[in-house]
Amino acid sequence: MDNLFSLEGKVALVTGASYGIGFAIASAFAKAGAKIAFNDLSPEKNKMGVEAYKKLGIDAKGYVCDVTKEEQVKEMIDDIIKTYGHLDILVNNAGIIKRIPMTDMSDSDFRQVIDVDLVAPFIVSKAVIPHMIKLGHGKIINICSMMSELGRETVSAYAAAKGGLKMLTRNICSEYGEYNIQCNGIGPGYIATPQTAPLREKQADGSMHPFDSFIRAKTPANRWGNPEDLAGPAVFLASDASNFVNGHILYVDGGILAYIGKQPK
Ligand code: NAP
Ligand code: GCO
Repeated sequence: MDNLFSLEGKVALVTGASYGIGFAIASAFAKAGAKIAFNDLSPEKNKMGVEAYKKLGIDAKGYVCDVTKEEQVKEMIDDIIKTYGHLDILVNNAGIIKRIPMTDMSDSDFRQVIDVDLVAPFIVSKAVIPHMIKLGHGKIINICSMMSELGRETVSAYAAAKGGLKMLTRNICSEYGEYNIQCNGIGPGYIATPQTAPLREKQADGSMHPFDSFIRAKTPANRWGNPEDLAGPAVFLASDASNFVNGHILYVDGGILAYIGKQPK
């Protein structure tokens, strides 16, 4: 059984992984035996990321690369392949959110979210798929969201992008499944990371942000997720254990999508 989930001999690129969900996924891959490359935007955070991996005994190669820029992505992928000889696993994790009511949102803000959360996974996947075809195998994991299924106030661009990413996932599966490439998504619930920090901020009177009790009430597990909650599902989707799982979105949400909500007392 152990071997089924092993990533020994594999090389993985996790985008946007100097902290947060990407960091937890990449660390889990390394524990399962993979070599790790990651990138983000800021050189400072990238350096901190390399140090954070080192503290866990992981020798991760960090790239400063904007995933919305095709040339930069191509250079990074070429360098990873040159360094390690192959690239077996891609996790499209880098993402942003802008919480702005739709009628107040500029088209440039809307486009920026679509660019990072939807166009970039297209760009990075497009850069690795020809290599994976040559290799004869490949795993692509797209980090989707509750907003791949649900809407909510202020997140129109994010929901449009993450809904689109769900369908890009199914399309990559449809188009390249015959080359032994599996493309699946993970849809995290509400996870405690810098992205959701504004929703968990303490109020001036010391109480929790009202969003905290809203999310707990919506989540049968009655808690926020931790980045580590994504580790097992990601290793599963990156390993041979999932070789006939394709085009699937695995929601890791403490039960949010299964739940109609608490009945009033
Ligand atoms: P986070 O804490 O905000 O981290 C996002 C990462 O993406 C950072 O490393 C950031 O790098 C990187 N990034 C952003 N734009 C980039 C670009 N253009 N090029 C390269 N890197 C870029 O986010 P998170 O909460 O860990 O979320 C990770 C993914 O999961 C995102 O796709 C998010 O939408 C999704 N997700 C999050 C939750 C949640 O509750 N937290 C739930 C569902 C889905 P810099 O630091 O250098 O900017
Ligand atoms: C929000 C949140 C979400 C989550 C996540 C849920 O403002 O509603 O930031 O969108 O981060 O993607 O799965």
